[in-house]
Amino acid sequence: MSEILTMIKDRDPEQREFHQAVTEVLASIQPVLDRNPEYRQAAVLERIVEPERVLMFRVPWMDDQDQVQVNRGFRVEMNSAIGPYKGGLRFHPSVNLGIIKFLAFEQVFKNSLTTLAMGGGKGGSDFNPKGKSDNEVMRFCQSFMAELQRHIGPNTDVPAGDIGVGAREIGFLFGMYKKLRNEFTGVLTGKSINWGGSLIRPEATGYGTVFFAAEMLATRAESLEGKTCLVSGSGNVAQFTTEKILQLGGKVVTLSDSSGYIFDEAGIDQDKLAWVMKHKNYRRGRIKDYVEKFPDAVYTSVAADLDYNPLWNHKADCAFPSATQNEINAKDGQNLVDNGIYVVAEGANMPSVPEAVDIFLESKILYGPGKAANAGGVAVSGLEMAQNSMRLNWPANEVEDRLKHIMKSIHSTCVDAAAEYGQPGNYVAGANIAGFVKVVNAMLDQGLV
Ligand code: NDP
Ligand code: 2IT
Repeated sequence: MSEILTMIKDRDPEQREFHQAVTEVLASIQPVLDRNPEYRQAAVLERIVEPERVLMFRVPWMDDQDQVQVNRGFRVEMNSAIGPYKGGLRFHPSVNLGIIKFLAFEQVFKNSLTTLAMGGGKGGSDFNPKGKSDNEVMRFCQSFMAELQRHIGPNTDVPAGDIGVGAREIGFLFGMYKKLRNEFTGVLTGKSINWGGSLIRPEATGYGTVFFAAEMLATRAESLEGKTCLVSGSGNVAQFTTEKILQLGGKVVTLSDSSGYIFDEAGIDQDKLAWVMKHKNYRRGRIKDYVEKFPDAVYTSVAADLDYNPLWNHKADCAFPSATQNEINAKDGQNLVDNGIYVVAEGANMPSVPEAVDIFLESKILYGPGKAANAGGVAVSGLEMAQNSMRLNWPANEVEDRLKHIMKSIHSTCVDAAAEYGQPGNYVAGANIAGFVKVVNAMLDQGLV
């Protein structure tokens, strides 16, 4: 096992997030390898940590001042053992190959857990959509797709949104794909509803994360009713996490962005949330503006070099990290547990550093790791692909029922796998083991490819 880690670190020493994601999965699957010596013989670990294909390309575009800008585009096609590559695109200045590889690696196991036929991939760019005009975003998306289009397709690789890529970007990307390939097909998910999108896809990641938290609580005969919740982020996942918590009778007291967070002791109700959605999604504003509109709330700016995030230092019952990777450090993890939080459901991908995960596991709180808890987004993307293939649209209640059913099934799969391998209640072990076994068995069935 340690040889694999040494190998990936020697090969790509700068890819820290990828090393982190691989380390966590490998730590969980030792008992599986012990029971299945054929996995080692077939070198499945060496194969699963190496992407099937990595694409990296130049994205030149013209800004509004007629200056040429050049960004870097990525698509990591990680594993296609159980279906076409599937996973989002992230546009954020921090994007590099290591981050895309960690996200693609996580996606393989997440997609495996959804019960749907989807392999794993991820892509994106170091392009920063913040502060750009709609025309600049369109020109960037068109240039990005001018290259990506030759590598993807509805049965090959189906991208979607992630940080910085929402309905606007998916629209521009789809338009360019259609023009270049002369085909109207389900090559992207997260499309708008009137041209091939699925109802509930925008809501799916947040709703699914809350359904997963509700399933975890149900193992202790509890529900979200009356629970106080901390939510980070204020984008797609945070917004619909908040909406579903409210619908299930809980109270949300925080939201954030990369500059700081708001604390609203009275709770962010549906009206306040509607304002947040409009402010973030259309005015593309900042969360600090919330306190001008709702003066009883408090805004705290969070310096990037502060050694903890005060958002995680409030008394509450549940936490829903929904911003980005490694947003909960060891001190934050300890603060959460010390403040009485006993449910952590990760809407973001890998938001907790390994030391924080250890604290959650040792404290025996209900901890749902991202690859299980946030799988509802990609699951409804899978349902969007199914609807596109059939050329029909399911009503919202049907999609939401299917999402609920899938989250329930992911939860029970994690519980069963953890118990089978002697770690009852450990959702990290359960998710990694169940996700891994399905993919690896498919790889073995298909021979050395
Ligand atoms: P959005 O772009 O809609 O929102 C991202 C939010 O996170 C913003 O509030 C943003 O603040 C904040 N954020 C982003 N980067 C950082 C950073 N480096 N430090 C602090 N805050 C940051 O993205 P999503 O809501 O779609 O994604 C959020 C998380 O959920 C990501 O980890 C993503 O991978 C994961 N996820 C998303 C899915 C989806 O369907 N969209 C599915 C599964 C997981 P700011 O505006 O200041 O940058
Ligand atoms: O991390 C994720 O699962 C996503 N960003 C969603 C991927 C998808 O294909 O819907």
